[in-house]
Amino acid sequence: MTDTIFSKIVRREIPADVVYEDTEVLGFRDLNPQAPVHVLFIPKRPIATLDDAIPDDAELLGKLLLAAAAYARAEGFEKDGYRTVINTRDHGGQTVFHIHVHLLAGRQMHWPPG
Ligand code: IU
Repeated sequence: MTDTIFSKIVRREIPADVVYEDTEVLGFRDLNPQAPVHVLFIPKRPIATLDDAIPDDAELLGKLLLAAAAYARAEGFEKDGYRTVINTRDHGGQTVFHIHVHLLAGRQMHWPPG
């Protein structure tokens, strides 16, 4: 897949407000937050979209979700709850083609999403 701005963030070629990091996952604040807390969790090894994930990616995808949950717990967001979102391609509203989990917290979310 082609390099995206998120791979540049992983390589520290462009700055980001990193709030979570482990060997395989990076979490950083969204530049255009849609909630008081809006963090993106990405695998350091890029996968373009959820549709591009293959069975060998299962562990990495699980780690992405667990990283988001660990961060939410560490920040105390689990009490009131939070939302995790993966947008996929056009109709999903995906704009950056390096898979990412949005973690949104700090306000009441609504359903259905727009
Ligand atoms: P999406 O699910 O692909 O639409 O989400 C991409 C997000 O990446 C979106 O919320 C942007 O605000 C965010 N973002 C960012 O935080 N920093 C960037 O340099 C770019 C996009 I480009």
